[in-house]
Amino acid sequence: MEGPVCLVGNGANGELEVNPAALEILRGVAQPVVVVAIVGLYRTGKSYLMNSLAGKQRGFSLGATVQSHTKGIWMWCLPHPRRAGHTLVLLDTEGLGDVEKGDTKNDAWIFALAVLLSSTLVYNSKGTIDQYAMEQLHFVSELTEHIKVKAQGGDDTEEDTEFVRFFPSFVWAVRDFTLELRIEGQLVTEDQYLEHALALRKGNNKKVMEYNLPRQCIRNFFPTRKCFVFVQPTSRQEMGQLDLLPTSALDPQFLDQTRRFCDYVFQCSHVKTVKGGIPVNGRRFGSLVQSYVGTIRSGQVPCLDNAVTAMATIENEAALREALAHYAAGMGGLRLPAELAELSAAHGTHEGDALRLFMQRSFKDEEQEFQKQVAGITERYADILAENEAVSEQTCRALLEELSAAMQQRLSAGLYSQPGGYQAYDRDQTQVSWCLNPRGRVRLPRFAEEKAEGRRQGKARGEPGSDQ
Ligand SMILES: Nc1nc2c(ncn2[C@@H]2O[C@H](COP(=O)(O)OP(=O)(O)OP(=O)(O)O)[C@@H](O)[C@H]2O)c(=O)[nH]1
Ligand SMILES: [Mg+2]
Repeated sequence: MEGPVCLVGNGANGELEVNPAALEILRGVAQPVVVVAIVGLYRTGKSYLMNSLAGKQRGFSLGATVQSHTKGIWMWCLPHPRRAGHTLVLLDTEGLGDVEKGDTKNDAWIFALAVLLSSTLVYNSKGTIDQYAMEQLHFVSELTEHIKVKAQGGDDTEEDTEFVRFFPSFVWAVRDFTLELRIEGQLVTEDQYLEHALALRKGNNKKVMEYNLPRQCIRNFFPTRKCFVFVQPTSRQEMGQLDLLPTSALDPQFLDQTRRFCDYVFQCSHVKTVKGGIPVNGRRFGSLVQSYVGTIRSGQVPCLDNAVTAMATIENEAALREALAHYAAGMGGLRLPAELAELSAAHGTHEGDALRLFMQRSFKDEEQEFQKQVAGITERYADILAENEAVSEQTCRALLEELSAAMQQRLSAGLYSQPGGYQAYDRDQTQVSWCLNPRGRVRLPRFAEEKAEGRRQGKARGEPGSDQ
């Protein structure tokens, strides 16, 4: 893919809508996808960091002003730099907390979609992991209001652990980090820094509970956590044109931190899977997006169960269409009339291939509802046999008429009554049987019967040659 495209945008009335062009791109991606999404406050360098993951200086568009830039969710599909046969899907999202927008509902859905769609979620913030950065993550504590796991009966009983199994791994990227990684005099790693920031306070008064809530939610929802800190990439004056600067103009420490971040993301991000451990490829990813956005638009809460069922239905229908089309194309290549043995062998081969194709693509066809429909091939074969019979009969009749007319002419000319006439008749009659196009011989027994009948009638009328 040349560059990023909008995957989910805001329509004229502010509703989320999926871009059909992005779906078209995803339909062409048969490889399993590793999906990395970035979320965080607006104007914090998210798009810039995603371009680093793409290995490109430019791609996701950056804004140099204080106004929020990225709108909706943008997608960039690239060959995975470390895993052959896999596609890396980068999702850049609209910055959260834009005061001009004043619509936190949209923010909450963007955040929920990023969680639902990604296998690795990067949370981007600036400065330090302080109470403010933590509070901005209130979307995490509200996730249970925006995502359901089970289709029915799960509303009140759903535990955090239910969510966790389907959630992405979590990476906190702290930008413009100026502090020393030291806690109580001890040098610490970035991960220890994050864990320290997520430590819970003892007590259960309101203040402690408010302090603990976002931390508790992050700990529960994202058991796999990682932290990377980044220094400011360059001087403040040059920051506005960061995407135009050569690498040599960037702080080597920033470059090193970015390289380590990219290495981790490439190495540790898994193929996106959905409930049941089903791996997602580009096509399936497209139906997931459609299904989640459709649910949000209808005013409901996206449900993991329903999304998988919807995705399976779309995939199984497509698998069935593909299998039947493969069979039809294979059998359509035969010239009718054909020998029964030829038809039967072709049917066996194409039916086997069609079933294999279906099995490769279908999934979660629990009642084998779709697989049973592949058996519709048997009916199609019966139609082909009937068609073959009809074409065969037509061919034989036309041929018979033609040869009979020739014999009739000879008969009228008395050619069969003169000396040697019987031999001539015998030869012509053998020709009737054997000069048939070999493909026309399907109905030969009937043809021979008709010939015999014709001869009997001829004999009754005392015609020459009809005594045979
Ligand atoms: N201080 C600082 N600025 C950065 C950094 N990375 C990028 N920028 C600059 O910050 C501005 C915004 O960068 P973007 O990548 O567009 O930020 P964003 O988070 O995608 O912004 P929205 O799409 O509006 O949410 C641009 O001028 C970038 O050049 C960084 O690490 N530190
Ligand atoms: Mg952006």
